[in-house]
Amino acid sequence: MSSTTVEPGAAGPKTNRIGLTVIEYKGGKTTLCAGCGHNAISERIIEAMYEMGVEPEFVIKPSGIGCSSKAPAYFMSRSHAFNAVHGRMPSVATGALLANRKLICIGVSGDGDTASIGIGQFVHLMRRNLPIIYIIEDNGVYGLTKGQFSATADLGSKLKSGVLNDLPPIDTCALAIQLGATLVGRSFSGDKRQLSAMLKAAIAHKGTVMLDVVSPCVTFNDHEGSTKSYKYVKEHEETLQDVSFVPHFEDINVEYDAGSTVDVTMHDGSHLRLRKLDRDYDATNKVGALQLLAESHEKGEMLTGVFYVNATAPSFIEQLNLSETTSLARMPQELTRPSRQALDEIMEELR
Ligand SMILES: Cc1ncc(C[n+]2csc(CCOP(=O)(O)OP(=O)(O)O)c2C)c(N)n1
Ligand code: SF4
Ligand SMILES: [Mg+2]
Repeated sequence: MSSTTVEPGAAGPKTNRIGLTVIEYKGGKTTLCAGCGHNAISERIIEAMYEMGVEPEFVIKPSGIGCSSKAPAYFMSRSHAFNAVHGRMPSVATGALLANRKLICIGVSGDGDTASIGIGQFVHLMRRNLPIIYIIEDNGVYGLTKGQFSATADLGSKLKSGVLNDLPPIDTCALAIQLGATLVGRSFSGDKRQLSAMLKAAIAHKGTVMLDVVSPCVTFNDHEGSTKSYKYVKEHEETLQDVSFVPHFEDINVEYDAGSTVDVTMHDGSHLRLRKLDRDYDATNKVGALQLLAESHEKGEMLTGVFYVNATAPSFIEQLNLSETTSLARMPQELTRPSRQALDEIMEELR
């Protein structure tokens, strides 16, 4: 645990509401390529956790396999981490959260980890409303294994070798909404303001958050013809709303025009504010969200923003009615394990 030494009388370093400096939310030095979108996402996670005053020791950051799945090593060293088998982060996250409901879980995955090998685990995670922040660091390729197309690559996108993708992409946001995730959006690693607001809302949300963050791979997918390059995203990004977030510990009387802004009160009393831009859009309407994504897909748009939010649906933990006072991880064996006698009776039945 690190604490910065301050000279007597000198102004101390800036701290958040739980007395920690931003340095205490940092991780190891990144080994990802310079300019990789995943590094920018780690920066936004560090800032969001610091600004929300989250206790690092109550955070778990599971991931799968890939450059994206290495990213948790580069933020929040004081938190718990687990690199699962490729595409199998959801089951590790589910186990951890059922064993200790007090944890804040930020699961980091890649588009390959999620939409290719991990799609089976992903769809079952999305239908449970487990309180997890699931981030896809989406570059459209398998970066770690040298740039093959993943299942989120757009139709017609070109590899460096000139090969064109002839399969339609899986829209992970549409899939997550349809299956039951309760806060779903898409952002861009280079959009600091929008991504920060969405991450803070994600921390306040009690349910499954699925954020697809387009995160260019500078080494294998940043060339002319790629639809996940920095240039392409900057030229084609269409922002759905102006996303802002007012945490519960700040003055919520910040002025806003109710005619142009949808205000969503989160579980902890924080506010997610979605100010309309060009479209009249209601992010609390699930059918409307699916229609929007289907239409935007037809038009070939790169739409970002909060597509769907339901801040009142019961989480998986609530539905299971787990003890609020003692987490499963801390219960004595007498309560969590069948007695010798009970096991003997079961064995007897099986004879
Ligand atoms: C079971 C298994 N199959 C295949 C691999 C090889 N592999 C490692 S990472 C990866 C894809 C990673 O792509 P993505 O999740 O998009 O992450 P990125 O590197 O692009 O951030 C693959 C296929 C593996 N490690 N384990
Ligand atoms: S290969 Fe691509 S995804 Fe992997 S670290 Fe480099 S830029 Fe990032
Ligand atoms: Mg990838």
